[in-house]
Amino acid sequence: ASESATRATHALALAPVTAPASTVDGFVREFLQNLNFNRGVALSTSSATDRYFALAYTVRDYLMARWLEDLRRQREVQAKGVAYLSAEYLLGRQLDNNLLASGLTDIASEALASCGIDLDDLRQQEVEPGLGNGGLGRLAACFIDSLATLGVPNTGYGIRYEYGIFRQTFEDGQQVEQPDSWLAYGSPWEFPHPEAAQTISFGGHTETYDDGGVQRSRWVPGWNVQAVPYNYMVPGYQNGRVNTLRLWSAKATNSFDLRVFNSGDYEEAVRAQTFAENISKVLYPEDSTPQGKELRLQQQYFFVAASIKDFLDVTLPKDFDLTKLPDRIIFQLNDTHPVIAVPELMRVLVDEKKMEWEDAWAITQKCFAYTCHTLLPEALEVWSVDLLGHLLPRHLEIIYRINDDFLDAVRERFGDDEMRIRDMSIIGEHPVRSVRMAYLATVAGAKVNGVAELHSQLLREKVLPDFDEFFPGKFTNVTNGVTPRRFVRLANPELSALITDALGSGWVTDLERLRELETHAEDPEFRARFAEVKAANKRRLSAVLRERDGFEVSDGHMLDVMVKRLHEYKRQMLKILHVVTQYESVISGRVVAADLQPRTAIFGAKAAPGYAMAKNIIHLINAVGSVVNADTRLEGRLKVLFPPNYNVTLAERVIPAADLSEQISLAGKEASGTGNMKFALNGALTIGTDDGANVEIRELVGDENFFLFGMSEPEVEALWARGYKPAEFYQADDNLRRALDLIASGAFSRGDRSTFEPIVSNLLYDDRFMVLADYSSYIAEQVKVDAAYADQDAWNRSAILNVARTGFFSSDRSMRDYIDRIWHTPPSF
Ligand code: CR1
Repeated sequence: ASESATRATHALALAPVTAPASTVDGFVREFLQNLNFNRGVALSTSSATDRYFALAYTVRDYLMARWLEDLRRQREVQAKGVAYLSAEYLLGRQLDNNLLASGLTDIASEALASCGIDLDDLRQQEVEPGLGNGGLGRLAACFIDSLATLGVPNTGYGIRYEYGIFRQTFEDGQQVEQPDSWLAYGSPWEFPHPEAAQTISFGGHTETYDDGGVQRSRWVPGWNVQAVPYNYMVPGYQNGRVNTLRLWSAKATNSFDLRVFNSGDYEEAVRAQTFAENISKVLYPEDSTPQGKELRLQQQYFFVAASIKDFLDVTLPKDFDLTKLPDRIIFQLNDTHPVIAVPELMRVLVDEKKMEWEDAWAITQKCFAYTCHTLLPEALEVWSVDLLGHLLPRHLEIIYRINDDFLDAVRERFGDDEMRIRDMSIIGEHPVRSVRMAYLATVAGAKVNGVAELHSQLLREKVLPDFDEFFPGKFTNVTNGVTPRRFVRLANPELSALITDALGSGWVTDLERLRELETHAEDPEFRARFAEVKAANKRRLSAVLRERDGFEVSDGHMLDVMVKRLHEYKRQMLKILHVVTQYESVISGRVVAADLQPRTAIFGAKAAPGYAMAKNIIHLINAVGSVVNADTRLEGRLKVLFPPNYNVTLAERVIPAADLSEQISLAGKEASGTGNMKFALNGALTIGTDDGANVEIRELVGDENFFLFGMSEPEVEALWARGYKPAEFYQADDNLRRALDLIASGAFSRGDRSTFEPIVSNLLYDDRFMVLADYSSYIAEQVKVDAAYADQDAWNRSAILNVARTGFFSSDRSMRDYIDRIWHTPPSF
């Protein structure tokens, strides 16, 4: 046996995996082989799905040699790497990205054409893996793209949800959620490894025992599931590097009970299986607010426990000295969802590897760093002690011990200031005893970062001030970024060609080079070409919306776009109030339609299924849209389009076509935003508040190229302190009064005054996000937008300057910042 093993190793060394020839003929051959031998069909009888799969397999084959080589090198070199722990990865379609990364787009296109196939038709076959809700999940996808492009060894760890973010449809203008069965036909991009499954335990109890004279604790779990890894390639941009995204899928330990099955109780026989496999069944359709569900905690523990095991038992060499762990890995906690990894690593080190508590804690504190993505207090996850203790009893003990030690240290520093101790305790007492995950992450993490300058500042000053004082130097900022590969190069091929024409192709991996466009902004011919690109992108969007939703985008309209999750703090309400205000001004005869700057407001937004007010607002937007779009008094100069099911694929079409980017959250609420960056990079001008990364965008592009409105964060605070009475703003502004009255009158609900009453009364008497307070300033700024848009040449100049000055927002830069300030990983190996 050992002889044949030696022969096999030999064979491997002799025949390393090689990529197929990078020629059109080579590609055709490989494609047809995949079609015949992997799909089992002939070209003549193949379906579009078959062809898409065969194409995907072919692209994969080209990347495979690089991937295996990178995995080999990583095992050999054992350099410090990054494990990104994230409950969400909002990947978007893979085919185009992987074609681009491997430099195969032209070859593939030609090869397919020679088989009578249009590459674009096959692109449309792919169902995007929507394994995330919004910005947080998309950020994770941008980050792993950048790490691969920078050549930094990285494994992304997460969950392979069987159902991703729900598919949104509208019925009578109201959101209806459909399951997203993205795996219905399977995914050609994943590599399952059931043989490498990890066993993950839950429940049970803890006990102490005598370990050769030492009293130790251990966990006696009650039940377990298998975590099966599915590997995905994460190719760098044309650099021959391929990292790995490893997503875990839950599988029952014993598929079903044959004895019970044979006795005829079929349901009972599969009950345990259903129960276990529910863990990776669906993504929680939440954004910014946690749902205190046991299943969610199960998901969180499931994927981080599997990932830690994977790293310690599989990635590390057998004899690895665990005291050196911080030299080998940093686990980046993407928000609080993976924070249960902290007590899990402690449990493994102390209970399983028999380390002293203090040694284990010293290691743990160097192996984690935490990114906070929110400021909304209700979005800071907490788990009740009851639930946590029931699901993970040993982890709760460990958390208590961490907290005791921490509070002792706090007492030593600040004295017996019981108020402060209570405020800083990882265990909160009200309304029920629970574990504050953000505090646990802050205590354990080597670094804690916010995601934009303003957010990081508010995090330190308002959310965790005691912690900032206690841990000097722990807090830092890393402003978010977006990958220029997907969001400029792929999403906006025409702009990319124009930029490459002016600057050469280096900008795709060195986005600051866009600066060189500044001089081109002064060239009338360049501006004309830029305008032509925008017009072409609008035509392309128009074709997509016609095909997808039967919408018509009118020529000559300013495209005014607000796409993001539906949340009151983001204030889609303010945007729709602007539309209603314009509409009302025409139908009441105060403004003649001919004087309106033609505009189409485009919305894209999903609401969490349980978030009633968000769903009401979706309903209102659709209702306003139906009335406004049909009213001939507007002479077609004001339109509202709300394509359902906004996702990454649609974002890639909408953003390049936009003229105006709506970033209008209440100051102090949007941690960063990343859509704002994508729009600016694609040459849209922003109307925005002084919030999140808007602040940095405006600083970079200049006041004259940005439409700022609304209260600043300190002004918001001051208004709260004075006592905010929204009805006073309603009384004081005629336009606002008319707009709200029109909604209340039933004008958008066939005369039914009750339909939108909850929205109107919420605004008048509560208005947590100060829509009414910022309304006047928003409307006034929109008037300036109209005036500016009337001068197309000047507008284009501003738009070009937006592109030129926002290279900072590449996620490559974000990754370099993480490396310099947090990870201290070598940039390459
Ligand atoms: C924030 O709301 C930010 C992304 C990525 C979101 C958004 O402003 O751009 O994170 N937060 O950092 C979030 O989803 C759970 O919290």
